[in-house]
Amino acid sequence: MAAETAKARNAQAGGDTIFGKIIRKEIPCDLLYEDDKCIAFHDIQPQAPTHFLVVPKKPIAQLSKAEDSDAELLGHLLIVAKKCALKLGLTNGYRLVLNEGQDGGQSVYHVHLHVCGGRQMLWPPG
Ligand code: DGP
Repeated sequence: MAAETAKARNAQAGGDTIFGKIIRKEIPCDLLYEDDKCIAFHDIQPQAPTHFLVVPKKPIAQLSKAEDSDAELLGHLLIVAKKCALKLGLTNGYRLVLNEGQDGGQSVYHVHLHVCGGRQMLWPPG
């Protein structure tokens, strides 16, 4: 079994996560952007030449647990993603990914957007 699949199978939904610790500055990150609603930082295990995460400060565990009232916040993540992508020079395109639950390969239960670029992305994903 691939390491990422194993991580997703073993991940537990609920409670504090590594992203909560990053948001509270209890552990460091390679910060790209921060405002009152979200934070963006480089992924520690990059899957592309550029790979960063956009994470809401509100600890929504996963997309399926989001509420209608989170719509504006979730839209904000997309706008921050495109601004950070531009700042990093991803003018030729990039891929946004949101892994949901076990089958989606989610390993950190604090909803987040992956933004990957700097190479040609393939379809379908694995
Ligand atoms: P997902 O599998 O969609 O839940 O993605 C979680 C991502 O989080 C994964 O690509 C690796 C990244 N990650 C995990 N721990 C850390 C950390 O401590 N720092 C950073 N920067 N990224 C992390």
